[in-house]
Amino acid sequence: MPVLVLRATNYLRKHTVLVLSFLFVTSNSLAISASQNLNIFDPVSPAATPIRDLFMLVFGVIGIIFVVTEGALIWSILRYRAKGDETTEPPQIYGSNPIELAWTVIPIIIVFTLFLVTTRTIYSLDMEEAPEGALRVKVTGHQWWWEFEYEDLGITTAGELHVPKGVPVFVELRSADVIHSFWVPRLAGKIDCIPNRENHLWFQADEIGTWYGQCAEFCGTQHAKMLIRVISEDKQDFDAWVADQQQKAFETPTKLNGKETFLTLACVNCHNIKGLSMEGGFGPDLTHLMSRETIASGAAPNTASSLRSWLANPSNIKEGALMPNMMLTDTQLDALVEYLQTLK
Ligand code: HEC
Ligand SMILES: [Cu+2]
Repeated sequence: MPVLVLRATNYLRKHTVLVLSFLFVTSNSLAISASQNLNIFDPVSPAATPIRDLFMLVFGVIGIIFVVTEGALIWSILRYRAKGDETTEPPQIYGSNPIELAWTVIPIIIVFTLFLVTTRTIYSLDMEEAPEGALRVKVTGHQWWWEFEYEDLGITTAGELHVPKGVPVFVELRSADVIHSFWVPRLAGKIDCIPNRENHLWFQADEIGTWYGQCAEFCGTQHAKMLIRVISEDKQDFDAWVADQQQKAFETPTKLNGKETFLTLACVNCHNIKGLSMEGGFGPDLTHLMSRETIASGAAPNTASSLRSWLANPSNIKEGALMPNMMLTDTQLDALVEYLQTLK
């Protein structure tokens, strides 16, 4: 044993740089994944903790069952296999009331207990009405993007949901077309968005950060490019964001060319811009487009080049997206991208 320890310390000493860089890389990737991960074992919301706890309980129980049954199996194989040149069969035993009773009653008790605990967890998390002081948000799943509407605040946005830290958020889930499912693993369980029905969910982000989520119900070919970002921030930052979102679209007199282009094309039939045109609603609200980190519900970063690529042909970024390729000329593209970038 001491020889092994000696060898290990020698190895570490020789490869200090290697070991240190390994530690550095892992700690770095841990730091990144700390906010970006989808780990259900690492909840940051009182609506996600009971789900983690329930999972651990179920996992523990089935783990014990696995070890006991597999252990008995392996033990029997080793203990009772044929030895040497044995040719006779062992005595065949049929039926044993005590054993049969045991393996019927014990599983029933286990299943019943897990059923009770699961039901209790479901009911404890179910909330039909928003609690006092909660922030209410209407979430609508579209093929293939998320719409967030804060009716009380007069805000509509897409893809990225801003919430204040430490405040309960009551979410009303709906769908504009097919069944989607809203799932941000570190904040809450997953609940379906069903056409012509309203479902509810709540969460409370107890830390500042960006919590990632994903549509969890196959809703068409671009289902995988329908990401959710929940951004929880200090009350101050959240209030500033709200005040900004409530403004009408920012007007830059020198960028009127692109605005004209926007108004004369079919864009206005699908997109609202507060203070400019409110005829649309089929696509995301663009009033404060540039306040978002990403476009197309997380499919691309919100940069001039991805905006241009999106407008040139949305299928460049999301194959078969429900925004058509408008066959725009280079001049139109330049003017539009320039104009969209003023929508802060
Ligand atoms: C037929 C309706 C329709 C028309 C017309 C249309 N769009 Fe869209 N647009 C959409 C839909 C739907 C999306 C969301 C697609 C997705 O993410 O899957 C979208 C997304 C966008 C986005 C990304 C927004 C975000 O926050 O993710 C921008 C920018 C945009 N459109 C600009 C335009 C401009 C500029 C025009 C006119 C040249 C236009 N659109 C014409 C339906 C339309
Ligand atoms: Cu979906």
